[in-house]
Amino acid sequence: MTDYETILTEARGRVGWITLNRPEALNALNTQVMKDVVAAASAFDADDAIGAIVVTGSERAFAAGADIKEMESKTGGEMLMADHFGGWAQFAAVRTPVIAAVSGYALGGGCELAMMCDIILAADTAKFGQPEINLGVIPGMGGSQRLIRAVGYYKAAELILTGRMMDASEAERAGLVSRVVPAADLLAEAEKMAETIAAKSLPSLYAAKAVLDAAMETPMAEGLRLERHVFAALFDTADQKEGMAAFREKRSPDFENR
Ligand code: CO8
Repeated sequence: MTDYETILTEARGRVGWITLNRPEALNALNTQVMKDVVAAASAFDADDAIGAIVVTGSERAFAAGADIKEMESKTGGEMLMADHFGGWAQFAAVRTPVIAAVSGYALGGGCELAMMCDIILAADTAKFGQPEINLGVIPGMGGSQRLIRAVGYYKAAELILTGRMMDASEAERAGLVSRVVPAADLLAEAEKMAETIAAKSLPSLYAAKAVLDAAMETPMAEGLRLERHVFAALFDTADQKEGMAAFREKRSPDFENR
């Protein structure tokens, strides 16, 4: 596996792991982290032997935001030219399902990175927030748009305007987090969930992710039309025939990812 500067990667079974690894900065997301995460996620995405990706950090921090020290002296023009958002959009666009396994701080860009994933699994120590307002800026990696879709306008507005953090149970009640687990069990639970997903047929996973993504962006009628077409298209895959035959024959399916 390629060596990266700011992350650790590992393929275990059909699961690709990306671990943010800048402990000295609570995994603050600088330009190199973006490059490394995008490259690692793209490589896993291109590999048919991988059916799910987990992104995680350390016990203390998933990521405490974009790297403030790297950004502090930049001009508006330099920020535009750096196109940080464009880079992260490539990560959000991978077709393989991605789970964020969050322990400790997921703040600013860290919370936004978690929201670019498909599922957020949280340790009971997790803390989510968009504190950019305390720095004289606003969320810049999708937070203002994705948080509203996750928790609704009023809760997102309160979090973004006050900059306060919410704990894992509040984030779960708000619908940001799918499940909260004891911190000691986080990685094992993430692995179980990722293995469950990775055992499915890749074409149906890609299709499911595509229609889920569309639901965030399209009006209902258009989304329903897309869903019907994608549903029908899956009947041309071998895995649909295998999945339904296995059901009829009362056995587990043996998917070939085609
Ligand atoms: N950037 C750079 N360094 C950081 C960051 C960060 N976001 N967060 C923590 N660090 C560093 C600290 O400076 C410190 O380094 P040093 O030891 O050299 O002083 C080290 O990590 C440990 O941090 P603390 O000593 O502060 O640890 P505490 O336990 O006292 O506090 C907190 C933990 C509460 C998480 C605190 O570190 C904090 O408030 N961090 C900043 C959180 C924040 O404001 N995040 C939002 C950043 S802005 C953002 O994310 C915008 C996203 C859009 C960007 C678009 C493109 C770039």
